[in-house]
Order: sequence, then structure tokens, then C-alpha cells
Amino acid sequence: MMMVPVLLAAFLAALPGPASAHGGLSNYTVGETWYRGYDPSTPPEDQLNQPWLTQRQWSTIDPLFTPLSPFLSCNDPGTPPPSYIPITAGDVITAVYYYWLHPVGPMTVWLSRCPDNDCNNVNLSEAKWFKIWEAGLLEGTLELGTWYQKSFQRWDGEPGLWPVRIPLGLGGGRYIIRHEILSLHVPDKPQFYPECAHLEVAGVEEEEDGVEGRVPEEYLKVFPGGYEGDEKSIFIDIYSEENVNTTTYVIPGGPIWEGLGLDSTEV
Ligand SMILES: *[C@@H]1O[C@H](CO)[C@@H](O)[C@H](O)[C@H]1NC(C)=O
Ligand SMILES: *[C@@H]1O[C@H](CO)[C@@H](O)[C@H](O)[C@H]1NC(C)=O
Ligand SMILES: *[C@@H]1O[C@H](CO)[C@@H](O)[C@H](O)[C@H]1NC(C)=O
Ligand SMILES: [Cu+2]
Repeated sequence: MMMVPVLLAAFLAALPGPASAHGGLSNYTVGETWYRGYDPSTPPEDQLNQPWLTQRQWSTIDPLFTPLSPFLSCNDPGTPPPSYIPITAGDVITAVYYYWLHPVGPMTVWLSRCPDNDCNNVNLSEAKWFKIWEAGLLEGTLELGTWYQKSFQRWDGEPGLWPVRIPLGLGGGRYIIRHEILSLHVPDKPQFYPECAHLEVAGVEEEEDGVEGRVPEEYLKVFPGGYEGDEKSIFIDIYSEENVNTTTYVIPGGPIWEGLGLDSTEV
């Protein structure tokens, strides 16, 4: 067992039962501005219509256990928020987690352009997502090596911070941003933790064919469905004899769209 600092240990002890290991995305920051996220531990009626809310509703810190979940896009139930986070293409948005405790598996960030510039009426099973950021195994073996998910954990009571740059060259308009943590610490039993927020992006002038003309078709995925063919990376036993010396991991969901300028993985 790892030593847990007193403050965090007290926090964990206060959480109910076995759910204590789960979690989700609590807040977003852009520059110095904080955007409070949805909090599944307080009543929905105190949050859903509040003008400060920019994140879609997630009703529990529990994960989704299958890539075929109808809630894979934006968690359960994914109810849209009233407001948007303003951001300029090329700027960094940071996702804040209180707290992240799982160490193994990939992390990805996706965007979906909202039809008619309205993210409230998006059919999430038809939304087309493109990946803008990813990180998986940084060094070592699947079981004993360091994943980004592990390096992002904090054990000093501070929240985990996950900064990602919105690609330069993205068309201006409204988007849903989707952060997904996939945890693989239980053999052949993946845990998906997706959370979504609404963005108002100041970007380049939109062309007639919009972002889908700019982002090639091969990058666009729908969830569920987008992980077809990635089963080997999702249903995996990192502790198996077969994987004892494995030092590579293929992140599901295909390549990232890097935009037209800065590499969005460099923040
Ligand atoms: C961050 O999220 C937590 C949990 O939802 C909330 O209590 C807190 O007010 C948020 N912090 C800020 C600065 O918005
Ligand atoms: C959303 O899209 C799915 C898949 O195309 C479709 O089956 C469903 O009827 C749509 N829902 C609504 C409310 O339009
Ligand atoms: C893993 O590597 C060790 C050390 O090189 C070797 O002895 C062992 O046979 C390898 N196991 C597998 C399954 O490849
Ligand atoms: Cu968990």
C-alpha cells in the first residue's frame, strides 16, 4: 500500500464504501478562470439550471463498464448545461479532478462540433467526435510502468490537473469537449469515465463545410461504436504472463487531429 497523506486519507474515509476508488471531472480552468463542474454528490435541482453550469450531468462517480454503453459519449444521463466555457483556439483548458486514484489506462480528449451551433439539442449517439489529445503508457511495462494516469494522480491533497490545448486552426463555434479516462486495473473489465462540457470557441472563420470539412472523416467517431476494432486495448489483462514484458500500448480511438499549428499535446 501507498502512504496516503492525512488530509486525503480523511477525505477517502468519508466516501461511501467501495465506490471510493471511482471519480470524475470536477472543474475546468481556462487561464485564471474557474468553471465549477457538476457534482454528483449534491442534488441535481440545485445545479442543472444554474448559469454557472457548463458541464453535462453525470449522476454517479461509478464508471461505465462497456464500450457499448449508450452513455459512452457524455456519461449518464448527460443532460446539457445552460452555459458555455469561452475559449480561444490555441489556448489551454485544464480539467481538475478531486481526486483521481486509478493508475493504469489511457486518457483521451475529444471535441464534437454542435450542429446549428447549439449544443443543447445534440443527439449524443450521432455526435461526431475527433480526438485532440491522448496519453497512455509513458515508460516501463503495462503493470509496473508509469502511465500518464498514474503521473496525474496526486497524493498530497491537491487536485489532479489535466491541461490540454484546443487545436490552433479549429473553426470558431460551439463544441462539446469530452474527457475520457479508461482504467484498466481490473483484468478484462474496463472502466470508462467520460465527462463533457460545452465550449464557445473563438477560432478561425468557418468555411461552408464546417469543421467536418476541415477535420478529415477518418478522425470522426461516434460513441458508442468508435472503439470497434480496439478490443485488444480495452479488454486486457495487464497482469498476465503474456504481458509481463509488454512495454507498448495502443491507445483506442485512432489518431489525434492536431489542428493546423501547435501540437495540442504540448501545453
Ligand atoms: C470544483 O468542484 C467542486 C466539486 O463539484 C466544487 O465544490 C467547487 O466549488 C469547485 N470549485 C470551483 C473553484 O469552482
Ligand atoms: C438519436 O440517434 C439514434 C441513432 O441514430 C437514434 O436511434 C435515435 O432515435 C435518436 N434520438 C432522437 C431523440 O432523435
Ligand atoms: C520476460 O523477460 C524476462 C527477462 O528478460 C525473461 O526471463 C522472461 O522469459 C520474459 N517473459 C516473457 C513471457 O516473455
Ligand atoms: Cu474506480
